[in-house]
Amino acid sequence: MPNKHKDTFNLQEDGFCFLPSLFDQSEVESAYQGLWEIINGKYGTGTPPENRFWNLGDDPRSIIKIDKPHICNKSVWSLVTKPKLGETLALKTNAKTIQVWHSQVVWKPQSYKKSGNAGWHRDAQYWPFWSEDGLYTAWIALSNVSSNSGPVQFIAGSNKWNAVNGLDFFDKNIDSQNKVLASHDESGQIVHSTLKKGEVSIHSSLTYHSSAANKETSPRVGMVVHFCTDKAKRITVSGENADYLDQIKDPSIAPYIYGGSN
Ligand SMILES: O=C(O)CCC(=O)C(=O)O
Ligand SMILES: [Fe+2]
Repeated sequence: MPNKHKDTFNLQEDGFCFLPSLFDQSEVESAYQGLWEIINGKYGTGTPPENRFWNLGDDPRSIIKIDKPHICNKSVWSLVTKPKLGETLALKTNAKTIQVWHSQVVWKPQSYKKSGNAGWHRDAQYWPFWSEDGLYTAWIALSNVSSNSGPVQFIAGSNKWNAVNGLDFFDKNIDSQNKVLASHDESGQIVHSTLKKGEVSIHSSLTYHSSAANKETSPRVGMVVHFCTDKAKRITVSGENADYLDQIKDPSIAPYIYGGSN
């Protein structure tokens, strides 16, 4: 099959799609600044993030992942709760409600060797407490993202694959993961999510994706918005994650951005 053009990817069929810019440049700039403050430990709202995988003093060339930055800063909150984002996500997912239940900043400075790699994974593998239906991720570009800057890369059609064991976001060895993928009995076109500032991609929680080195000098910045629709169902789990989703009842953590109310 010939490779498809970027604009023709379909969320249901391919597992991802691309949206035009939904944000003004001023909204993008303010959120970028807000994330930089969060990275530097300044939380404008007074609320710290849920989790930091990078701390001040750590290698500045590493990929910086911080969970739930939207609760720490007003501009980041405004970005992810913009009504136009909610409407567009509802349209693309055929949903009655859109709720932001989790988020991350993935800020990737110019990489050194494997420092910027995020391994192949599907988001659902980290979410045992959610059904597979109705779970998606919107990735908002807060910098221009070229093929050279370590964009997210998706495997077209992998949302319909059986699970591939041995893949993980935190495993920086993408070459060895590529061997695992090569021995899997399903395959698909790898598509770079190149985006201009303010543009957005959406992927299903089952779509395999990764990102490699940023070979440019400026950071590649993504605000990652994990959202659920009315089709999502909570699954009862035991152990450390048993109560994790209780927070979706709190509108100051998990706001509806289209329809619904907490
Ligand atoms: O930004 C990246 O490089 C990884 C993002 C990711 O895993 C996601 O959006 O689900
Ligand atoms: Fe992901």
